[in-house]
Order: sequence, then structure tokens, then C-alpha cells
Amino acid sequence: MDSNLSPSAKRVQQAIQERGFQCDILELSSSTRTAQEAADAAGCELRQIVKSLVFATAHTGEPILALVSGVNRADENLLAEAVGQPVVKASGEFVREHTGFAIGGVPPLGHVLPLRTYIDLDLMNLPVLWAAAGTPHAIFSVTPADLVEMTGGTPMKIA
Ligand code: 5CA
Repeated sequence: MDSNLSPSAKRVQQAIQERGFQCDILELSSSTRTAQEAADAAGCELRQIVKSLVFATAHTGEPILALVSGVNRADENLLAEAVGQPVVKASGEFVREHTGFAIGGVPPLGHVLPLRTYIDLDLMNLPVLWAAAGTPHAIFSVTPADLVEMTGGTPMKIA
């Protein structure tokens, strides 16, 4: 384990390792807060960035995680169909409470409790992806297949 990582990035590294994967987390001085900044920092295309977007179910207030390509917008109607009730974009406070991370660094796994997760199909045919690793300065690369396995997410048309 890289002991120079910040505590939030370490939690992500731990979660990745607990699922039997080995990913190197890059903690950078440059910002990776937005998808475009993350793409610039990784030297990849915007579509290879995994946005980890949190929604709340309208009736039951359950957190839902949508992993969406950097070039796409999550379609709340498609998400609602999958979930079985309407969903609304979560507030920063809700995101922090249910993931343990602040907006701009929310990772696809390693949350307070595992979140029901859906994965944008457009991510699935790319060779490699980059996702946030717990802070607005940390990212890691992962293949689509490994992302599915480590998050337990369902690949689906959600954008
Ligand atoms: N680190 C980058 C690239 S991986 C990142 O986290 N990008 S992101 O797109 O997944 O996270 C930023 C997202 O947080 C935005 O797309 C937006 O959906 C959400 N967001 C930004 N500000 C707020 C806010 N005030 N309340 C709720 N959600 C917000």
C-alpha cells in the first residue's frame, strides 16, 4: 500500500485490494475535480473518465450510484425505470453521508455502505477507464470488466 496517499485515497485503495484487484492510485498536484480536469491529468479522452454520480430514490431516499462516461449525462428517466421509482440528483450533503466522500472525489467503490450501482454502457467498449479515487486530486485506471466486478454494478443504458 502506498503510505503517501491521503486517508480518503487510501480507503479507496483498500476497497480495491479487498476485492482482489491491484490498481495504482495517482495522487496529483493538479486538480481532477471535474471530468475534463481528470482527463487532462490522466492524458486520456474525456469519454474514458468515469463520473460517479449519486442519485436518491424519490420515495425511499435510497442512494443510487450511476457510473457515467465523461462525455455523457445520466438520464434520470432510464435510471428511474431501472430502479422502479423516480430518482433525483443528490445534494452534496447526501453524497457525503452515503458515500463518505465529498463531491469531486467520489469514487466508484469504497463507500460507507455498498451502493446499488449502474454502469453506462458507453464505458464498456473502451480499453481502459479512469475514475476518481476519493479526493479531487486522485484517480486510478481500471478496465471496464474490472470496474463491473469491483463495484458489482449493472451495465445498462443509463445515458
Ligand atoms: N473527479 C471527477 C472526475 S472522476 C469527478 O468526480 N467528476 S464527477 O462528474 O463524477 O463529479 C462531479 C459531479 O458532482 C458533477 O457532475 C455533478 O453531478 C455533481 N455535483 C457538483 N456539484 C454538486 C452539488 N452542489 N450538489 C450535488 N451534486 C453536485
